[in-house]
Amino acid sequence: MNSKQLAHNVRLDVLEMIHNSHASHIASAYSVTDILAVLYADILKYDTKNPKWDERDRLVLSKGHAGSALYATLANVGFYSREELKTYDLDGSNFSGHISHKNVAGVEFSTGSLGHGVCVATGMALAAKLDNKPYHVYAIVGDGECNEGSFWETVMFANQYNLSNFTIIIDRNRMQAMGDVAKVMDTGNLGEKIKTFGFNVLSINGNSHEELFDAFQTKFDNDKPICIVANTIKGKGVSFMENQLLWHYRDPQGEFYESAKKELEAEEYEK
Ligand SMILES: Cc1ncc(C[n+]2csc(CCOP(=O)(O)OP(=O)(O)O)c2C)c(N)n1
Repeated sequence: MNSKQLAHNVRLDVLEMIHNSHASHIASAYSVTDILAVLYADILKYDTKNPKWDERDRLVLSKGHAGSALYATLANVGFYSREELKTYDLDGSNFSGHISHKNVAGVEFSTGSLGHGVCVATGMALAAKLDNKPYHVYAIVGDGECNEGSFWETVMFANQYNLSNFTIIIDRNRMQAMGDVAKVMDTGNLGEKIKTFGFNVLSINGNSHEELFDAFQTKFDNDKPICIVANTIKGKGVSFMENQLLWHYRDPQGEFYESAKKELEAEEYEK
């Protein structure tokens, strides 16, 4: 399945999951869907039959509140059946609202408390270097999450230990839970700041599969870690959710569910 078809399927699955469970964070999931789709369709090395394959690339979704998008991506690439997604965020399910690796194949680490997943991912990258393993580690953070002090500690750490096998992707939709990032705690020019810590930094349209693909393929002739500032749209794919803070928490019911479904189903994409 190509990345565009994957993103299309994931957005529809996420709608059903969040509608069914009355969960939150649909706009956060839609913001990161294209990033996940390109990674799982074209970039990451993994084996769905052997999820713990030692040489697999690792992805940590540090913005764990968008876990519905990762669960749906993993189902669509074959780690488990899409049928299982129906239990998402319901009592007794393994598919908790914030991402959990317990009993879920393909999830590397449980997250939800912002600012922590990215630190664990840095440790994974250091472990690969120490063990001479060829895998690459990716961590996806939100731009609101970059308010966390631990985020900046990990940026220092990755540079100090020359973790060229480590990529931070910032899902920069410029919004967080309660308002615009610029108003709550302005991160300013994130890319420039991270560059001063020693990273190789790219800034791209994070909803463009072509730009994402090119960014992930870029080779650097130094031993520094990489940061991709992926400029995204919160709620991407459903017109009335795009850039609307309300949809950080609101769940799609009634006419909202019906019209989101109609719009997503009508999306034209390359097969
Ligand atoms: C340590 C911590 N503080 C607060 C929260 C509550 N919270 C959940 S999502 C969110 C906003 C995150 O914004 P951002 O990182 O920009 O992600 P987005 O949803 O916009 O993609 C907050 C504050 C949390 N999960 N963890």
